[in-house]
Amino acid sequence: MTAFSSTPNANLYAHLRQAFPADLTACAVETDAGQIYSWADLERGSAMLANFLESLDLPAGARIAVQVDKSVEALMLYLATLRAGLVFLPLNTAYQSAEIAYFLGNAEPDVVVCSALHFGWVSTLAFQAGTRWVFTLNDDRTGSLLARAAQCADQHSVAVSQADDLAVIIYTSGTTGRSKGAMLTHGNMLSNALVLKAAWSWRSAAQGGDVLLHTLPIFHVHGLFVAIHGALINGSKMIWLAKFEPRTVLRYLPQATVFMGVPTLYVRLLAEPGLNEAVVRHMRLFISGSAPLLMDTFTAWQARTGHTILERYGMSETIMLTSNPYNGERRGGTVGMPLPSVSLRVVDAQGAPVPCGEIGDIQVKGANVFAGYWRMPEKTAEEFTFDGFFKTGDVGKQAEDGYVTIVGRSKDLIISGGYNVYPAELEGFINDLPGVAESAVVGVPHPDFGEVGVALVVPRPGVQLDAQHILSQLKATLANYKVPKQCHVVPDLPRNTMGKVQKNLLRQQFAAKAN
Ligand code: MLC
Ligand code: AMP
Repeated sequence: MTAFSSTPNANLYAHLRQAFPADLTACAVETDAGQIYSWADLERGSAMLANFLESLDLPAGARIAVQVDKSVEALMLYLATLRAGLVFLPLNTAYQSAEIAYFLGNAEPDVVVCSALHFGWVSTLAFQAGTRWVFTLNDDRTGSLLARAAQCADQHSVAVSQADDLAVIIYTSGTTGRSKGAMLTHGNMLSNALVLKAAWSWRSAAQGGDVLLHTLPIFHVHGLFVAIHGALINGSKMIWLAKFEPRTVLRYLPQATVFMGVPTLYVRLLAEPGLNEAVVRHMRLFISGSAPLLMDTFTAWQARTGHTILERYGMSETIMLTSNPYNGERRGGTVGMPLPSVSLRVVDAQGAPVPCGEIGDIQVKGANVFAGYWRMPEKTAEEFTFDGFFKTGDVGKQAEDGYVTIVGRSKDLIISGGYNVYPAELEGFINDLPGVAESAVVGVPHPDFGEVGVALVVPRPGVQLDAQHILSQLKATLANYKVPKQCHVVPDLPRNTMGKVQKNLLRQQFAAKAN
C-alpha cells in the first residue's frame, strides 16, 4: 500500500484535475499547428471520452490499447481512460503487425484505438485476440471514437480508484523472450508526479508559472508520465509539438520555461547554429534522461546556452528513480541522487551491498515501483529480491555524497535515441531467416543516437547471404528504430570457453565501422 491509500480517491486524474488553474478558460495546450486547448477543453473532452468508454460496459480492469499519432485528442483519451478507471496501454506508432499481434494477444484489450491507415490489419489482429471494439481516434469513415464521444455528456464523475489499482500497462524489455507488460498503478504515478513536482521546483501560476515545451512521443514513460504529469499536476501550459524538429523547438523555446529530452534531442539542437543564449533566456530548466547523456553534450550545452542540463534516471517499471538536484550541483556524467521516497542500493553478485564508489547492480524500492509484469508472476518474482527491491538491470556506483553513476547494464539492451532495442528479439528474427546459421546483434557508439545496433550474421554452410537483403527483411517486419544500422555477414562468432558469444569483442571490432 502506498501513502495515498488513505485519500478518498487515489485516481490519478482526480489529483491532476485538482491542480488545474481556477480559470479553466486559460490555455492548457498550444500546438505547433496553431490550435489552442483550454483546461476546460481537457476536462470536457476527457469527460466525453470517459462517458463513451463507460457506455461500452467494459469489465473492471479492461485494457484500452492505443496506437495513434501524437495529438491532444490522444492525450484526452489517456486522461479519459484514467478517469474511467480503465487500463491504458500505449503502443509505439512504429510497431508493425507481428509486434502488434503479440501485444494484443498478450494484453487481450477490450478496446483498440488505432490510426485510419492501419485500421484494416489492426482490427483483424484485434478481433483474433478477442477484442470487442476497434476504433480510429478521429477518422470518420470508420466511425471514430471522437465522433461517438461527441454524442456523450460532457460531465463525468471520476471513477473511485485505490492507490493499488492498475492504471497503465507499458510493454518493456525482452532480454530473454518476449516483451513484458509493466503494470503501473494510480499510486505509482501519483507518488512520482508529486515527488518530481517538488524536486524540480515546478513554479505555480502565482510564481509566474511554467510552460513545458513537449516534443517527445507520448507512448513512453518520458513523454507520457514525466512530461505530461509534470505539467498537469502543476497546472502548467504545454506547447505541444507533434514531432521533435530542432528548428521548431528553437522557434518555441523563447515562450517556454521547461524542456525535457533524450540525449539525441540535445545533440540535434546543438547542431543548430540558431541555438544561443538569447533563445534560451526565458528557460528555467533543461532535463535529460532515458539514455546516458555524454559529457561532451553536457559541457557543450553549458558553453552554448549557459544552462546546466539536469540529468535524471528512470525506467518503465519504476518511472523516475534519481535526479540531479534543482538547487545544488548538477554533476555531469551522473544521474544525481535517489529521489525522496526511493530507496536505492548497489549490490554485488551475491546481493550484498557494496561500499560507496564500488560498482555493482542497482536495486530500488519505493511507492513508484510497479506492481509486477502482466500475467507473468514467475518473471515478476525473479526480478524482485526477497526483501522487495526491484533489480533494475543497470550497473552503477554511488558516491559517498549520494550521486549515482550508471556505468553499464547487466541486461543485453541497446538504447538508441532513447528507444530500447533488445538484441535477443532481433537475433531470434534473423536466425529464422533462410540460410542463417546464427547471429549476434551488438550496440556500438553513435554520434546522433548515442548507440545503434550492428548485426553479425553467420550463414549456413554453402549459403551466400546478402546483408542488405537481411536488413530489408527486418525493416519490412519490425519497428524501424529496431533495425540495425549495419549488417555484416561473418564466417563465425567469437565464443568463450563456455561457448557464449563474446559480444564485447564484437562491439570493439565493429565500433569504428558503424559511424
Ligand atoms: C528513428 N530511427 C531510429 C530512431 N528513431 N533509429 C534508431 N534509434 C532511434 N531512436 C530511424 C528512423 O526510422 C529512420 O530510419 C532513421 O532512423 C532516421 O530517422 P530520423 O528521421 O533521424 O528519426 P526521427 O524521426 O527524427 O526520430 C529521432 C528521435 C526519436 C530521436 C526524435 O527516436 C525519438 O523521439 N526518440 C525519443 C524516444 C523516447 O521518448 N524515449 C523515452 C523512453 S522512456 P529509416 O530507415 O526510415 O531511414 C524511458 C524511461 C526514462 O526510457 O528514463 O525516460
Ligand atoms: P525503459 O525500459 O525504456 O524504461 O528504459 C529504461 C532504461 O533506460 C534504464 O534501465 C536505463 O538503462 C536507461 N536510462 C534511463 N535514464 C538513463 C540515464 N539518465 N542514463 C543512463 N541510462 C538511463
